[in-house]
Amino acid sequence: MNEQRLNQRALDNLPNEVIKPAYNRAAIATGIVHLGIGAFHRAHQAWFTEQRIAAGEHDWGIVGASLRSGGVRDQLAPQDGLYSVVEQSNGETKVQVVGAVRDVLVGPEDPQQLLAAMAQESVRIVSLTITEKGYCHDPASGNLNLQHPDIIHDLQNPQSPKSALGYIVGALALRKARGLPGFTVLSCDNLPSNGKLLGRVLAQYAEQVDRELAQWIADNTTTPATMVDRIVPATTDADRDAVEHRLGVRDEAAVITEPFAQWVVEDNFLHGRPDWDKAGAMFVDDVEIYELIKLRLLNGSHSLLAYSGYLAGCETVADVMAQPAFKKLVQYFMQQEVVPSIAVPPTFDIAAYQAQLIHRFENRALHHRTWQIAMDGSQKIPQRWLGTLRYQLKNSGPIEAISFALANWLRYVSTVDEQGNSIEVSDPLAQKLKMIWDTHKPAGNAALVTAFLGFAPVFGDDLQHSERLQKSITQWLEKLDAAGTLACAQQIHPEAVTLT
Ligand code: NAI
Ligand code: CS2
Repeated sequence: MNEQRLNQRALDNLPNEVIKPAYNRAAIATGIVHLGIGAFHRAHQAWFTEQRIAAGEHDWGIVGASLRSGGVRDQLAPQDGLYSVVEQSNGETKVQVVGAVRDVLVGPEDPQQLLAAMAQESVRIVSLTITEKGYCHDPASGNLNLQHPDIIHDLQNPQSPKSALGYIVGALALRKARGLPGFTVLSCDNLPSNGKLLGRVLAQYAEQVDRELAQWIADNTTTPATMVDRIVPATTDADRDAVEHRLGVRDEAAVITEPFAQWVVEDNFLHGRPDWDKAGAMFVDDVEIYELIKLRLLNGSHSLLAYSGYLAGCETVADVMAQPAFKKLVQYFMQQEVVPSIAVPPTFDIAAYQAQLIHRFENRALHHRTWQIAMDGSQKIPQRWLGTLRYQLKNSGPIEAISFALANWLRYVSTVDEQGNSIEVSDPLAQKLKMIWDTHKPAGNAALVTAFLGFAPVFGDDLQHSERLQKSITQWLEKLDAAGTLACAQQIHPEAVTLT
């Protein structure tokens, strides 16, 4: 391994084809604090912001923060905050070193320091990619979960919060006390109506702290909705080695992604924003339809491919797509079950969108693990599958692929795969889901499905009453037990039109 790291000094010696910050990084002010500086933020919002800083918008430097571990700080600090975004599609690679991140703070190490950073006068936007579970909400209802351990902790310890909500409300309280304006809070997570959801949980949390503060926050913040899209798998050591080979220096914080990037943002910012549209984002009045299309088609398909593919022994999404049965299944799912559930605007070419998704999923240059996407299913499935499902049940439409998906998820959270190997299920509700399996599986698949659909945090209280759904999932479980997921996938309608 090369001892020399990517850093400010190393920039001059990078290969010519690498794009790098050509502006004076020392002259950049902090306009954004970003909570959850994971792989996605670095390849998406920070990358968009980089284009605007390079164009002269020097007020929008980013201070990143982690609310969990110091891992990303440890990667970025020795690199002066620099990292590379590596776009890979079959056969082509483009590398850009991003300079937008000025510093990385680690909440658990020094909560006061992070609160102070968020309360700086120059900060006008606090953005978030904290994963779905970071909102501490009940996924079925979208309301704040007041029993969440982090929320209980933060209400008792407002000076040393753990949750993003605790930090945001704490920083806003400081700003109010100092006579500073509030800030725009920008969710960039894959949640339905993410702006509204964030606004709701923020208000519900602030109400618990102090009524007057809650009113001030309502008057002095906005929470615009966003649709964010770029596939960014977790970086592996093999990726870092390949990047080192290309750069000639080691970049521990590199992110690997696809060339595609989309960002649709509700234009509702309180105190200004970068002109991200000049870097390819779209500012619109209503994000919801873009969000619905993306969550149900892209993410819904991703989760279907992740659970069934994982159970069939496929490591990555591209491996799943290489199985003709799964490729047809996902095409069928999109065309027959998902698309009818969305009121697609006439100007939106939904067939081209689906074809593009198939192409993106087939990108073999990305090693997007099925296990990664399978994480946190309890937090993802309501917005990815259940809107489609409710629509089809109401309209007596097809539910075969979506019940197949649910049967695979149920199988997955049992923690044992088809070969009898254990599955490391990463989900905040993993134990509860496993308990449902262990308690009801001995009584048979029908009893198991009844108990499963009665799990309100995911399914609400309506789906358990659908006999049609119960029967369909039960039948799939019987078939999965007998034949395995790949053979079952082959039974789902081969007549889906080939889209590529
Ligand atoms: P990552 O694992 O690299 O980073 C996740 C970040 O969230 C870390 O900073 C972690 O500390 C933080 N986090 C985890 N649990 C938290 C909690 N309970 N409270 C506060 N912070 C918490 O993941 P990545 O790839 O950055 O994705 C993060 C989110 O971004 C996703 O969950 C999704 O909502 C969104 N996203 C990701 C895309 C991708 O392809 N990776 C694309 C589109 C959206
Ligand atoms: C994926 C998404 O991890 C997951 O659950 O479905 O993060 C996906 O990569 C992005 O939404 C693409 O924009």
